[in-house]
Amino acid sequence: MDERLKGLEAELEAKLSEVKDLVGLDSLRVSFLGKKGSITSMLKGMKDMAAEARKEFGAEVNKLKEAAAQMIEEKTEELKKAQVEAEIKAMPRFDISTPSKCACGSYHPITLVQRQCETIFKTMGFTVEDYSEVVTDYECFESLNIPKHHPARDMQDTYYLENGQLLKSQTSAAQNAILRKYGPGLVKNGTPIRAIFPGRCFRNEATDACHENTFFQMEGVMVDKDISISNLIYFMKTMLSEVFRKDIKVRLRPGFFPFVEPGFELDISCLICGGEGCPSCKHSGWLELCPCGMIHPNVLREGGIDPDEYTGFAFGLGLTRLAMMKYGIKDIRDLNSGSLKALSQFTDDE
Ligand code: FA5
Repeated sequence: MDERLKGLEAELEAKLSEVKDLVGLDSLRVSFLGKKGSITSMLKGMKDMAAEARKEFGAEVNKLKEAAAQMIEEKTEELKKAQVEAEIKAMPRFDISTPSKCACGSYHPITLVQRQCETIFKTMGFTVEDYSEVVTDYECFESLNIPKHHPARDMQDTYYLENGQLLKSQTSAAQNAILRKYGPGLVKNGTPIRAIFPGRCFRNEATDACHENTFFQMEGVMVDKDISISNLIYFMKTMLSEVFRKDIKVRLRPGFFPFVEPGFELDISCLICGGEGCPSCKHSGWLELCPCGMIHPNVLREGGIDPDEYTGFAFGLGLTRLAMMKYGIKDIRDLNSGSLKALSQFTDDE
């Protein structure tokens, strides 16, 4: 290699070993490889050389250029790494085992009643199922004996997606899937279907003290041979007495839902006003809490279960309203308010 080039290479190596930061390194790059840099200038002085010598020298300069660029690149990586390590070193240290000084979080009142209901039904042999919030028209309506244009759909206007799916307006939307999931076990081994499925529901409707557009329900189904209304009433009574642990007034009256026959409305005497009438119960003294009934033969058939052999009940508990009644919350909208002051005062009484 030409002596001048050898000298430049040695000079670059020496300066690279001294450079301490990326700014200094960039100045170094400019001074060697920039337009007026010492290596670039070598190329400029070649025009007066003989053709053969110029070719040889040009090749050597280009080789040095590449080697210099490579050395600078390696130094850049080295300095960047050192910079990150220095930043990590400078970060404040903390001990994750130190006890927290912040206030602890708490469960939402709806979560509390949901968990309580789950425990009650689990002890009675029910499984707890999870289900999607986005469902098809078939799941939410058609499989439940509610064909297109049925007037019962007017009671449950919801939010539709562009692809035709919808946000479920009722947890009953999972009934068909549950019947299909556990039906084969019932038929083959005689294992009754006993399942609850809590979930968030959505309805496009005006809100007031006892109506929200987003609320929670907990569906329950039981299917076996010889299931009757007596079984349904037993489970409803057990659930309510466990949740409230005190005498509460309920009433059962006929109710129409296309997926049950017969169908009932189970109302609870308003615990906010003691049945006198207030905004929480729309001044009626009663709050619709848990409609229920015997599963319609068409629904069983659609779920792959022979209605001549098996019967079952279903209920749709209004979990949000149950939380209102249990904790004396006057306005349902407080439950979705996100106000920690309001919501953190409730505790599990298990
Ligand atoms: C239903 O949703 C039926 N799927 C229930 C059912 C299941 C009947 C199985 C028979 C067999 P309904 O629309 O009435 O029914 O709602 C059930 C309960 O959910 C109501 O009693 C109430 O407690 C609660 N609920 C309904 N709409 C709202 C709302 N907008 N805000 C808060 N809670 C509501």
